[in-house]
Amino acid sequence: MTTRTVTVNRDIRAEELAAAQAFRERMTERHTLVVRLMSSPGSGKTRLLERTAEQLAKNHPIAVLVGDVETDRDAQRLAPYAPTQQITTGGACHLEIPLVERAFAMLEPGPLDFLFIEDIGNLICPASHDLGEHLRVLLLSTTEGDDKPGKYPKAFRTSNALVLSKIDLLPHVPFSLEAAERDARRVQPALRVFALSAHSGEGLAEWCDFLLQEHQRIVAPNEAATCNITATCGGRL
Ligand SMILES: Nc1nc2c(ncn2[C@@H]2O[C@H](COP(=O)(O)OP(=O)(O)O)[C@@H](O)[C@H]2O)c(=O)[nH]1
Ligand SMILES: [Mg+2]
Repeated sequence: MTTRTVTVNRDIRAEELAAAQAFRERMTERHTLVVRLMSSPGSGKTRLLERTAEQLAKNHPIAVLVGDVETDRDAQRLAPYAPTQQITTGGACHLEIPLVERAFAMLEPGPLDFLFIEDIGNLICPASHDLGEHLRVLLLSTTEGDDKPGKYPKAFRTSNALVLSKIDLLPHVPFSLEAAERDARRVQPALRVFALSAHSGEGLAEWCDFLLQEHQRIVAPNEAATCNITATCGGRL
């Protein structure tokens, strides 16, 4: 068998990171905070976006890009709340920045305070890809077990905030909020942690306040002229 060595003189990874940083800077200039949600399938990303949009969209223009392997079911769910563009990967386990750029262009939104990106349900591959977000938020639901942070450390290490979701189910499942938070902080001590239920509404106000504060801190007109990747993303990839 003959072998052939192909030399690729392009650093694809560097190109991806540069494109993501350029997208982030563009959004910062537009004063749009990009918030990305990552989690396992079924943790409650879409439900949380529905409830968040109900709260925020009254006073703050928002839009959503939502990734799935197949179907536009999540876009259909979110469309009543905000302009939404479905990204369907046809099998790929994560989104990449060119898909986000294309979907954003298709949406052609006017001025936005928030752009939410719901990533493909998966705790592994998405963690390695920068989508140009300012905030990376990981959801862990009470039905998944409180031992997951240590098992999927990269997803937790690269996130800015952790949402412990479905706390209305705590009386019925063996899940300790304290144990989950402790395990998550072992891999990322700086995580902001929220516990909420998108069903009962408990904890939603704190979550929305956090988003508004982060909007003010990161992209508010008077403060953020540039986006600093080390401040918002910590060179975490
Ligand atoms: N009990 C309960 N169920 C929830 C909550 N949030 C979402 N769900 C349910 O969990 C399932 C998956 O939610 P979904 O938003 O589609 O999760 P995604 O796959 O992460 O987008 C749906 O049946 C939701 O109604 C919650 O706070 N409490
Ligand atoms: Mg979803």
